[in-house]
Amino acid sequence: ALLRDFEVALAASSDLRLVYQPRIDLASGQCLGAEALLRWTHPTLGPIGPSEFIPLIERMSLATPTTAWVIETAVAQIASWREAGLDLTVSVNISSANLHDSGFADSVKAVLRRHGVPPTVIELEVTETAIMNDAELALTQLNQLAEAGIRLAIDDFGTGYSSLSYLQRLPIHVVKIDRSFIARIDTDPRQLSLITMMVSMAKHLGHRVVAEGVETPAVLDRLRSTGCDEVQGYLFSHPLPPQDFVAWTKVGR
Ligand code: G
Ligand code: G
Ligand code: MN
Ligand code: NA
Repeated sequence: ALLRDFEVALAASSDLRLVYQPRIDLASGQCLGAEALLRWTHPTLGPIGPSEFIPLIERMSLATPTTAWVIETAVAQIASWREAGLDLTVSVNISSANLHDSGFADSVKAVLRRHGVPPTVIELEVTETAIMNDAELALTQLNQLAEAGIRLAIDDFGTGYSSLSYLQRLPIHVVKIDRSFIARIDTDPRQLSLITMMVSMAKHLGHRVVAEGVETPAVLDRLRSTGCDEVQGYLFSHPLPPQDFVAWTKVGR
């Protein structure tokens, strides 16, 4: 029933929205963009979190229309921000099934063309697990996306069952270190050395590194010594509706 309700919401493009969590350049403190996150308000049950409905969607092959809605909405938002003079990069989360869809890269390119925005303003976040699901199929899509100039990020890095050997084979630009590694770096020195090594390895391969789930000033302070490029987390802001996000970027910090 929940799935049927989601299909209705998707078809009508109602009760769905994206919220935007700021991503901050660690060195300059500037907000360069945001991660877009999907929110669904069920007509009778109220807000339902993506950790509840995304797995459902993925099991029931709704990943294609869902990701299409997310990318269309995010790119339209980027285009309208650009018209208002705001140059912001937005990352969106995609599903494993998208990488098994032979038309996926072309469909993303078509959305960018239709809205007249350069490919570099959008970044696609994909987990290690989603890639390893069928690495050869996934690589075909990832290569096409990267060749078109679309940025790719490995999300939840460190939680998957692979890591090193394929990290250099993937056409990715960004590594997002999972928040489970970040939380204790201020109290656990081993955790700090682990992160320092992960950052150094990713930077060595030429990737930009983002630390997710930064919740305290102490954690932020420790991250400065690791060489990490960008930070994201509740310390800066929760995910915000578009207008609030823009207001947030304009407040001098
Ligand atoms: O936004 P929140 O922290 O509740 O997200 C929970 C999980 O749902 C995270 O793993 C996040 O990546 C995922 N998620 C959020 N929005 C989207 C989306 O638009 N598409 C996909 N595939 N996953 C999403
Ligand atoms: O898997 P992914 O990294 O896409 O998950 C993003 C999820 O993490 C979103 O649901 C977002 O609400 C949540 N999130 C963002 N910042 C923080 C944070 O500082 N702490 C915690 N616990 N969750 C966060
Ligand atoms: Mn993400
Ligand atoms: Na993550």
